[in-house]
Amino acid sequence: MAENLKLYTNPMSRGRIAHWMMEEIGQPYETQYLRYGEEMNAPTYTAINPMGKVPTLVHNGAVITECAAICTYLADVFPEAGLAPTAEEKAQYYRSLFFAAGPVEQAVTNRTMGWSNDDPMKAGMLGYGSYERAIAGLEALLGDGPYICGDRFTAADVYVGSAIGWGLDFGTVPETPAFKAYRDRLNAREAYQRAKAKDDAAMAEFGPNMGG
Ligand SMILES: N[C@@H](CCC(=O)N[C@@H](CS)C(=O)NCC(=O)O)C(=O)O
Repeated sequence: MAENLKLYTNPMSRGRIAHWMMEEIGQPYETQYLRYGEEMNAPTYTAINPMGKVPTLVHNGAVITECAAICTYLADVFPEAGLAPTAEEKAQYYRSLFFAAGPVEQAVTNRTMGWSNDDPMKAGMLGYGSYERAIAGLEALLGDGPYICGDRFTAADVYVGSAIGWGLDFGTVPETPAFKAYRDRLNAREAYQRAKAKDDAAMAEFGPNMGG
């Protein structure tokens, strides 16, 4: 069956994570760029993603949202790309993906918003404990590398690597040697470069209207 893959995204968004993953799996796909505001909230789009957010992937009629889910889904349904974990890699793979998509994302965004908890008694209620602990946990996941699962690049690297790359770009994660070396290793990948070139071209074409 011919695959029908359509990615709804915006070049100034987390959609870059999904776009990179699309390039990694090497299947033909269609990209639809949506502007923030009216286009993301149009009924035709909220019928697909009620959040009115990007990215959204539609694969043969099935809707997949959430960047981490899109990365793992694509690795699973296109095993020939070799980006799904082996049985031995699964613990580290899932642990890293869920940790980055949950605790790390919350720790980083809360801090960016200026929301902090100063009560040590309440730190245990936060899934990420504290920003410092979450970042230390993230760095520990990189281990000896070169990738999350050791010697092999997997879909977990697309997601975790994007979190680290974006964090370094926006100054929301510290510039540790381990984070920088990992980011540089991933950014050298051809699939990353292709996705980046497409998104950068879309930004140049659509200009500030692509922004919020
Ligand atoms: N948890 C979602 C977050 C998606 C998200 O927040 N996307 C932002 C852009 S980075 C968005 O579409 N914002 C538009 C809006 O909320 O109006 C994911 O990981 O995919």
